[in-house]
Amino acid sequence: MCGIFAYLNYNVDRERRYILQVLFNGLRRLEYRGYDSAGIAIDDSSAKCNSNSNSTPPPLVFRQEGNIESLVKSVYKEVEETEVNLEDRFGTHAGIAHTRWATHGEPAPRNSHPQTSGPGNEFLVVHNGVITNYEVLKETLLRHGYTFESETDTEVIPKLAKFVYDKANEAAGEVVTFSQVVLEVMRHLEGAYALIFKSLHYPNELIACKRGSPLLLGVKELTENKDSSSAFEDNKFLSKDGKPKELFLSSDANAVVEHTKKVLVIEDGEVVHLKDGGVSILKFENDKGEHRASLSRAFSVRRALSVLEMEVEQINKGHYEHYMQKEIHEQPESLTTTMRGRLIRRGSNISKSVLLGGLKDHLKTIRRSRRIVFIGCGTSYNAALAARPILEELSGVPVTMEIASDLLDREGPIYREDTAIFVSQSGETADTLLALQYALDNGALCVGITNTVGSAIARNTHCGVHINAGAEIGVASTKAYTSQIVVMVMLALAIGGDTISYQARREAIIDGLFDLPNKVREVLKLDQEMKDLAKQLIAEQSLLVFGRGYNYATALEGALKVKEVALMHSEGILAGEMKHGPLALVDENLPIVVVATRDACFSKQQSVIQQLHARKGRLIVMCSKGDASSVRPNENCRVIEVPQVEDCLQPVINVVPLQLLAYHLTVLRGYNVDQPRNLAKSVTTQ
Ligand code: G6Q
Ligand code: GLU
Repeated sequence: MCGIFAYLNYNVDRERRYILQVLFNGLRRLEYRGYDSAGIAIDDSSAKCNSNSNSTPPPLVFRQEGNIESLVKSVYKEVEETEVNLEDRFGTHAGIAHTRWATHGEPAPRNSHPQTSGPGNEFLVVHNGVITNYEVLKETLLRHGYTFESETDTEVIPKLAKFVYDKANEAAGEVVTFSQVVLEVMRHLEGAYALIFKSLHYPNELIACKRGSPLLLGVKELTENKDSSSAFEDNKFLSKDGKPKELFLSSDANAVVEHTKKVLVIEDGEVVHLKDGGVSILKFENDKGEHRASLSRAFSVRRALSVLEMEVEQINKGHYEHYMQKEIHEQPESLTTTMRGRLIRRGSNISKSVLLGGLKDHLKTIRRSRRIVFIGCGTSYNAALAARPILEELSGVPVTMEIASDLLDREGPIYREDTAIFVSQSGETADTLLALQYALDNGALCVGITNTVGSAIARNTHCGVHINAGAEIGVASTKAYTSQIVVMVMLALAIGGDTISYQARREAIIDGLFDLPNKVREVLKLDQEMKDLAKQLIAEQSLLVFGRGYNYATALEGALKVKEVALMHSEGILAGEMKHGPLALVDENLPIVVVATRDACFSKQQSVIQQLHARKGRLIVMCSKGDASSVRPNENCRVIEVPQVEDCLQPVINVVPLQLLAYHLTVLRGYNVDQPRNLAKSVTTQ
């Protein structure tokens, strides 16, 4: 949810037009995260050569409700109507940008970010997250004569910065640094946030800090610097050497990778100061809820830069029309990457095994746990549900399922003897993160399964596995879902690794995993068939999907895809529950997908089909190749035949036609497939 982006060019001449383009492109890269308004702040012309804050003109702020393109249009229009010149050149310049996903106050220009300290834009802030104590802060600031123009929680931040700055100047008369101001502001903030500050008093400087929400720094040195080390030295990894550089701050790597692969994932409690071509980091000693830490307890830290493993191509659509379409079709490759180096098979008769590097030291503890608890939200929860039966079977440990928000609402029991597995594509989902904190507090072993290296879940769990599915831009999760299932099947294999009685079963699954990308390639050939089916369903109001066993998850996930992108009511139902309520809905009009591929539940699903048929149900049956005649109750019943694989891998195959159906339905119905209404990719607020 929401995106933050900043671009600082140091000692390299850039036209205002270029700076705007970099900022707008940064926002476009973050668009997929979900937003409802956008804004930017850049310098007015005379700021470029004048570091005397008294005569520096205030930064220019542009804010718009709606999409980025409407912001772009309004900026160029305003620029045209004023003295602002697009050809003006800046040797050093700090610009900030934001996409907002409203939590406090409707989407409107006044509520968009950057939020300001008041007339003169002395302090400007872009914010991702929620400030939970903003009402108290606002009351205090109101008492000190501040007036507020927005309904956001964010507005207290720049106003507090001005308050701190003015107070410090009045009292000591000494020059207070930008980081000191921000550290003091941060001390008063509660909640989750990532922030970037820009100030009239500190031209060409930026400060980034965070607690909870993600933020990273990208570094591009424009001259080869042989001496530059990849680690911070004396609190500076980029010394103030005067050499030209470009620095980027962003909510995620997608907006940075086209500029540089050298990044620093900013950690909670850190205050990152970009000044004079150098970067320094201060950190609160205790960043876990100790909001009243004193200034003296902030200390300098030394951190290493890391190298992004993603490629620019990953974040482009290539020859596809939409990201969701691309991501569905690249599943054979994403699954291959997920499994790379993790499946071991030497010779046809030699034993096969799974190696998950991030877990190997913890497998014994997991095997001895009293219970394994899967925790996640949405698609990630569904993926865990798909893997639950095989984990129970191979590990012999009871496996329970928790939707993160529900676990927190109930404060459900989590024990020291539990292994809690957190599943999250983004690794930043607020509910899942809070559930992680809850499980850590209760002493459980916490395992993370995420697609985002360096994400909060990856960092804060004891151990884990990256799914390596590559960047997923479409809000509707597709390739991450199938890769998550595969990772959890591998996890089940690793946990059950020393049980002789299951050896044949395990080896069959490993063979199945090796062949899975080919089978996914095969099922993707149903694309046209799913488009035809979508044409038939285009005007429907509702769709039901019945599944059970391994494919209960397929029913939930298929229905979730249809509802979130095609905006059609759609429900995934456990077939065993059919007679306990849903059967009342069945008539000759309501389309019903029944997943009835070959596994231990096959005969039960055949009887479900018969019972639905007896009530004149309008059926679409998904079955294993060759089974069409045995499952189809009459000629009018539509059949989707899919390749058969090992039962625990079947959900990976079965979800693909439903992903394709959701995709085509959406496009045919004319909706935005990559950014569905009201949804955000990273749900960073509760
Ligand atoms: C589904 C969505 C959504 C997502 C959850 C959890 O298509 O992408 O359901 O799975 O919001 O997100 P994370 O997997 O990032 O925790
Ligand atoms: N809470 C802030 C607001 O409503 C920031 C929301 C966001 O993360 O975009 O303005």
